[in-house]
Amino acid sequence: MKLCRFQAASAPARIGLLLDESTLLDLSAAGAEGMASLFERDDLSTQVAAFAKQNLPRLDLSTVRLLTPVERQEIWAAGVTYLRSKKARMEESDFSANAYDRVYEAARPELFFKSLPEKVVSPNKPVGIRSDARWNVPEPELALVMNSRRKIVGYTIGNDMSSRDIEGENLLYLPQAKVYGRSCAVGPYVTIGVSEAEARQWRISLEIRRDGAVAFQGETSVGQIKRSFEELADFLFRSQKFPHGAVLLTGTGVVPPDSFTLQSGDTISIEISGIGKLNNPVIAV
Ligand code: DO4
Ligand code: MG
Repeated sequence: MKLCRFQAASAPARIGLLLDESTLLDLSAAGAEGMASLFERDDLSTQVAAFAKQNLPRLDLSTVRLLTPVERQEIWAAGVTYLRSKKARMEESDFSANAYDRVYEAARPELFFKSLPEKVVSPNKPVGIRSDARWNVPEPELALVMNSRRKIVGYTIGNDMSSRDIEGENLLYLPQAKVYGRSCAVGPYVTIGVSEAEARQWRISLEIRRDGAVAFQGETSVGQIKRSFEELADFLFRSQKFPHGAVLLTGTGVVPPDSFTLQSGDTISIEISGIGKLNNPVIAV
């Protein structure tokens, strides 16, 4: 089951259930308050299945604007969880290579703060490349959606936009390489009722288009992630509370060649089988 937040005309955001490729069921009409409060329910899947049986308004997907499913959740990200990511970071910087090598093997994962909820970019809205960076890439990542009790209730798509030259210059610059205007897009759907074992079968693909042609295409499998989702969630919630829940991007396994950098005007499309597609144009910020 796939849930989303959407807006019809300029009305306030509503919650929807995707019935088929082109139809949304309006769960707000049944009194569903918000995504995060639905995620707090122990009977989430049963409740959503019960909503689906009601005679609620149906909307054509082409008539609504899909929003990020993030409401008040902080966004965090895990790094160096795929061998591909470790290799790329080690090549990008002699200075930091040892740190990346170590963290890939270490018991404690790399986790970093990525975005305040209000800064998250919705589907089809522009993500940003820093104007003081010369090597910028998207990072297509599976994102874990967790409630306030740390339970993984669903999965969505995240784009951890990154400035590789800033990151490579000095590890201490990581927050500047990762956190800036429009650097994080999340959505549109949250797939619920799926186990970690099932999600590990999914594929993640990235396509970047420039001037109407494919400028980069790559893919990986979620099963390539070195750490379990429970392990990542566990470390995130250590000594820290998330009263509104949290979203954790699980790291990238798709890295364009070193000669590639994003340009303003490119479009990024990230697809995760089992969830859907997150599309965003690129602008300079
Ligand atoms: O430390 C660098 C960030 C790694 C990252 O974002 C990733 O592997 O996805
Ligand atoms: Mg990343």
